[in-house]
Amino acid sequence: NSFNDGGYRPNVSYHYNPNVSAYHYGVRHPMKPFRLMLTDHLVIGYKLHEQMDLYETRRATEEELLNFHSADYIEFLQRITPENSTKFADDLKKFNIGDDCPVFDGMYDYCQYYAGASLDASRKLISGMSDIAINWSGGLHHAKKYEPSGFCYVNDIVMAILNLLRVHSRILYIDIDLHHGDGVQEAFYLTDRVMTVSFHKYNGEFFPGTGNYDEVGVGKGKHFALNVPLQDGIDDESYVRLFKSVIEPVIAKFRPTAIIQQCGADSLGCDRLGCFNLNIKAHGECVKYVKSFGVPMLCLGGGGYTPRNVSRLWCYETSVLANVELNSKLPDSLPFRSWFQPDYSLHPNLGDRFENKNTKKYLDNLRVQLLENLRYLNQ
Ligand code: TV1
Ligand code: CA
Ligand code: ZN
Repeated sequence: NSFNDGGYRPNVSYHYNPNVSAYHYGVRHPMKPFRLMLTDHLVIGYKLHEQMDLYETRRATEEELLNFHSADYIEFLQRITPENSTKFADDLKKFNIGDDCPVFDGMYDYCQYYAGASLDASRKLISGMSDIAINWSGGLHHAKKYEPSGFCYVNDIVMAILNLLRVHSRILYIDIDLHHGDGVQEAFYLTDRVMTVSFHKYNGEFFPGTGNYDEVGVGKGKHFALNVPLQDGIDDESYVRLFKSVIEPVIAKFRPTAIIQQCGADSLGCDRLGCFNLNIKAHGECVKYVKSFGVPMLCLGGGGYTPRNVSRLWCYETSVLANVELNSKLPDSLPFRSWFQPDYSLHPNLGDRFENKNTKKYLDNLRVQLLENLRYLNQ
């Protein structure tokens, strides 16, 4: 446990390319890459960049994308544009292009940027230059080998894990996005070298429809996937308690040599697509808890559809990772400051929109089921 002893500051690197925030999925589409620019302004406004190594990231190469994705899918992503897409009608169907994953200008470049940043970040962990590496533009956990899904075109998480597997023996993936981390789970469902744990809303219908607690892995991978299905309205206290009571034994038993945390912000209260009641501090507490184990860590973004809250969350989590305490009053000089009205606070109250449908009985029962799965992990 090398860096939870108060004074010690881990070496933190922040990986970002401003170009990634300029892409548009479409005017009505909830995914707004613009939120990454707001996040970056907050990080710089609070002077957090002075506490980290900053890297302007490069684009992932075709070869790197091919480490996970199929050649015909990548070729399709390279070729398709809004102008020529009518000529590709068959391919659009074959590759699941539609409302969730539209063809937009520069789509392939966008993919290269966010994946390149996750690969750069994983490289800093491998070289030991960073203890913690951050890429808020990554975390697109639904993309599959052969097709896009749920706003995700290429799976930067899978690519970063494949990179880390070259030197790390056991990798833990933790996903606190509102949605099930199905693409990452599927990619490593058969292996005991990557353990995936996702917390998400689940009722069998909610996107992507998977992630019940009985999905635990197959073959060698059996018991190396863990799913925490939750109902609407979960609050700070029950979420953080459940998170810690699951992650503590997972880390003790699996003994990961590296951890990737996907920090999707749609699990916050008041998210445009969300249904939980989490506040920024509780979400951040989950990140702080993982960090306290002192294992090399890659922190990624993901969902998050209310940009003013996404950016506050990821700025706050950056400060948690860099071990810096922030004033909750936002800096006076801040581009786009009016986006944060009327409170101009880092910690607006997001916690009381939904009724908590997770009864004590439901959560206690779930915890027992999950801990039962972990009993098989003694390796
Ligand atoms: C265009 C315009 C697309 C308005 C999509 C919400 C839109 C959604 C839109 C939307 C929307 C989803 C489904 C239905 C699959 C479909 C980044 C056939 C108001 C990681 C992805 C959610 C979440 C996909 C991604 C979901 C992430 N919800 N308005 N689409 N079926 N898709 O339900 O995990 O956060 O909603
Ligand atoms: Ca999740
Ligand atoms: Zn999500």
